[in-house]
Amino acid sequence: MINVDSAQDYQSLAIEERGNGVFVVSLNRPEKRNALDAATIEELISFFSTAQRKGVRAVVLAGEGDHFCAGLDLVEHWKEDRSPDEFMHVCLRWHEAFNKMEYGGVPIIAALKGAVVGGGLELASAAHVRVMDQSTYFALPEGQRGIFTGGGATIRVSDLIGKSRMIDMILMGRVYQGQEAADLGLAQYITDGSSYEKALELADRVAQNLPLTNFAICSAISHLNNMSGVDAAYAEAVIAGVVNTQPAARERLEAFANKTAARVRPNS
Ligand code: 1HE
Repeated sequence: MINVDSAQDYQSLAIEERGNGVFVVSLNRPEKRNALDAATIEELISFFSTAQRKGVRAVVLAGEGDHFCAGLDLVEHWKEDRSPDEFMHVCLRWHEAFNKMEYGGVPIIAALKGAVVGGGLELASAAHVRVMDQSTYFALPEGQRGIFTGGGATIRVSDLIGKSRMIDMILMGRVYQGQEAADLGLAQYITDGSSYEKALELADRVAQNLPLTNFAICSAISHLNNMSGVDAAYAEAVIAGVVNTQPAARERLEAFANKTAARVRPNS
């Protein structure tokens, strides 16, 4: 049993360990369509701040109920009647959570269904892999609500689909779904079955990679993308120096050399 904070410490999230280092982290306010209130963001920060050090091998990020996430808790925001600096600090906590996810080194596979909207899309964009199903739809309703993105959509959603499509999505309230959404890059996988089952299958697969290799993939690539080309190439060499000489890789390399390791073949 990996010693993450005990599941009872979480109210807005449901945490389930599946035995092979794979954890399912579910937004657990289905009655509010998993809208992100301040408490949920704090729980995401708690979990993802320590996941890598505590040996979590992969995470499936899911939502209870029919919808992945309805974005910012608009009712909380309306009731709190926040000042500009209060809301700036709300957004900084969102960035803390989402940066811990993107740069934390633990592979996160998002299982998307129903609404993935506003801050829900920002959350999904901080995962490393997104799986959608036929119920999944994506939107940025901020334009219609009289607000703006504050959880990184201008950066991460732009990265996924390009700046001009992101601008169109928020200006028009445009909804993407089905194959078109996957083709645009909002998800890497689309399934006719359950996105949750597919995400579990993918998480089980990545949990078999060496943790240091997954750390590099799920932390270094994002950092390298923030650097100039010449600095990124230099840093990539340093990271490869560490990862590609790890003792745990010797066995896998030996298996290849001895012709006992699986070869890369086209899908049948
Ligand atoms: C909510 C929220 C919410 C539902 N904040 N409470 N996000 C949006 O603009 C999306 C707003 N939500 C919706 O469009 C719909 O609720 C859904 C399409 C997601 C689901 O529809 P439906 O018919 O299944 O549910 P519902 O009847 O609309 O809502 C059920 C309950 O969830 C209801 O609460 P109740 O106490 O009256 O039962 C809703 O109030 C509640 N609920 N969505 C609070 N978002 C850092 S900046 C980020 C900016 C954004 O994220 S803007 C995008 C906001």
